[in-house]
Amino acid sequence: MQPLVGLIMGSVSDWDTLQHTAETLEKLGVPHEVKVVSAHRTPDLLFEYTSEAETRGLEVLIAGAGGAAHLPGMAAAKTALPVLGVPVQSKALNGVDSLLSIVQMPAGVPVGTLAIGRAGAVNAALLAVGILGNKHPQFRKALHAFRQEQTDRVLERPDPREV
Ligand code: RP5
Repeated sequence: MQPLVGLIMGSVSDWDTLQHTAETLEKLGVPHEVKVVSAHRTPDLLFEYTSEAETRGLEVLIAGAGGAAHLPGMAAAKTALPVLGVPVQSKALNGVDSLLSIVQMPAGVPVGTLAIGRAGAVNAALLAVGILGNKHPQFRKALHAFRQEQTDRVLERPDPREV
């Protein structure tokens, strides 16, 4: 099946965080592609990738970046696909810079912004699966199963000393 989610990030150094997005998409059986596309270092590639994303059949973009994290916002400026932004935890400012760069979009160009780091990376994947589930029932089913498993894991071991 051709990729439905485009997972892009500003640098190979973002992979430590964004690998959790890819893992989660894999776990739920969602076809996706992964690519380094930098808003600052490869702006032309960013324009090309995002302007072709919809016609190539992608349905959701997930963009992760750190520091002056312009990638998700610029991606959203170039496509009408839903764009989910993952703030990568930066060394200098712990990811607060990334979060604020991604979340404070002007009205009219939204980026669905997730939490800083691994939690945001996992949740971006789950949110993408939720969006895809509106059109593809197999992904809605996979999401229900994931949630049920998560619930069962907590209920099966209520005593933290036994985990
Ligand atoms: C951003 O700058 C990237 O998203 C990355 O989080 C950060 C640092 O990039 P590198 O210097 O590690 O390539 O564009």
